[in-house]
Amino acid sequence: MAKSDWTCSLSAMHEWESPDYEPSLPVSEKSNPLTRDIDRASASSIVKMLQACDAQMFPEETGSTYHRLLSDQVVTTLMEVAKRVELILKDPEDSLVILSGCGTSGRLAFLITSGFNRALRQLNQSPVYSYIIAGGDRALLSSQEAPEDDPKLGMLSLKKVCEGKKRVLFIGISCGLSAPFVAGQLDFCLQHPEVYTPVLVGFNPAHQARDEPLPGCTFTFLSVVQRMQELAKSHQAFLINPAVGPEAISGSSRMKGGSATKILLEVVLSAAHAAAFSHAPVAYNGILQRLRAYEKTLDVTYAQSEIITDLVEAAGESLRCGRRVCYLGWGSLALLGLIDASECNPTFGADYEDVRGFISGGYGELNNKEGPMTALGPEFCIAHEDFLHQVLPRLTDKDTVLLIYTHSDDVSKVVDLARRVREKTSNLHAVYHQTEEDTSAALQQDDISRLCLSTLKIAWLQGASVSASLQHMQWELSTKLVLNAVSTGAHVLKGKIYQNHMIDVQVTNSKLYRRATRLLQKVSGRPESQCEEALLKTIYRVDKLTLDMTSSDVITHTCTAVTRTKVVPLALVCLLTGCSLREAESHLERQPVVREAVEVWLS
Ligand code: S6P
Repeated sequence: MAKSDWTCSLSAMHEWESPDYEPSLPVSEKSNPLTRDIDRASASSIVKMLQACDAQMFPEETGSTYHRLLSDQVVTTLMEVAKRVELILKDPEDSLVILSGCGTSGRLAFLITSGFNRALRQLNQSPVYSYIIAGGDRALLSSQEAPEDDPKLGMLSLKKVCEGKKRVLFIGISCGLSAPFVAGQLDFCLQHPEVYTPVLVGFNPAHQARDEPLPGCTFTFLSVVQRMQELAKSHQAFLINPAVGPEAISGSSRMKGGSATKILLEVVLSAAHAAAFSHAPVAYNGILQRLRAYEKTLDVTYAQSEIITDLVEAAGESLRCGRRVCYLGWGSLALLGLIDASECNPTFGADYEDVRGFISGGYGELNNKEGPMTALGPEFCIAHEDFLHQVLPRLTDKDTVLLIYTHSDDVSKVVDLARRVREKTSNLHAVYHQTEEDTSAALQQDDISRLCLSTLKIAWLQGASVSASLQHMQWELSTKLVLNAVSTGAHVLKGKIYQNHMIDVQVTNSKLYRRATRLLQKVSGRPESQCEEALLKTIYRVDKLTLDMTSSDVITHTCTAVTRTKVVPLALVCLLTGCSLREAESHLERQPVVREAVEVWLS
């Protein structure tokens, strides 16, 4: 990257690693020094900042106190876990590999298990992978934050999936080493070592795991991690927890946390598949080579920053004028669109119509456990036909539409859809992947490019060291990076971010409740108790709290907060001005751009 045109010095890249930098926060919750001013940045600077943040996943310089993706200890653990998967692949009877998580972590569990089960089916093998997502399949497409707080629910859903199994490799994903749902599952595995081998994937050092008491439990996430550390010495449990640096938007683990989850688990599973089915034993160098291929993905993707910037600008403009962004995708890339869109609600307080994903083939292609969910409401209508019926008739030039595909998809279908969209809006863009050698769809691609305002072509060299399946996973990661940049950048341009914090964050689980309180402290400079009080007043929509309210637990607060909007911005206005809740509401109505609103009151 041309670092000269943007002030990304080496020290800023590493500042977060200093023991004095926000010492009370785990890495996953720290604010990234690189993005301090992202709220005032142009689209082009936003993309550069995101690129620099992503580059922190693979630091050029080591010598840090943290384990990183390429650290010896991490690579060795990946090898060990891959060997466990290999054993199951070779003798799958009564065995399972389970990937489980909440929010984005659960969505990626779904994406990864779907891809590897597909690979098994192609080899005429029976599927061994299963996913669990807190809140069930509806959480694949919408924000379901509350089940994350329930360790018992985690444990019960694991038990249910594993009924009758004699050997289970359980991979719990919690980027912040914090989700009670996952802690409950890991605890259950530790209690039944004859069946379960637990693996934990996250992006904080073990001692930074969350130590908050869990309702009805004698353990915390931290105590579970400590028990796992003990067992890890004898390879009865595994911890994969490199640091990838703070997120570009503080705590937004859908970004680097999600990318690193995808990288690590795909490296493990693809190494295991190669060992089980292609006579390529799991080896240190093989793991390293795969990790390097993903590192390269970042470079290949961000080599297109100019066009990514165009997309961010277009999407930002649409959101700014109250219009929408649609991702129309094919295959697993479409799933990345669905995932990215679903995250905009909890992350930016967005409406489901603001950023929406659609997949060719709908639920048939998604192939989720619970089947079609269209009956749950319009936000669960995800097929291209749904787009054609519900959205297309209302599209204008102010809406941004992205076509997302690869040249291995049926490109003639992409041309057809592009033509139909083009009749309603000229604000149409293409994002596609192809190998350099593949010119089979060149003519159709010309048609698409003519219909589109911009075309983001990501061309890949078909290297001998990269298998076709690894290449497809690189395309997925690349798509994830582009879409994360588009949706994050667009919301930043809309004014949803203050410095690098999501100020309009939903307060719908205990992690978000704590984060909201901290944010109020940081911005207002008031003590914690005052901030929590202000937060509770906006949650319960009262100017005076009752004893009932103050004596309730955090779960009760967050259950009430589910029905509220603008909780944190309102609390902030009350704190800064001392005004009543009603006055704060009318302030915010007059100044809906949260960043500007906050600045007005701070000055
Ligand atoms: C984060 C996303 C959330 C998290 C979820 C699980 O950007 O909005 O849904 O994925 O809270 O977090 P964790 O730390 O357990 O993976």
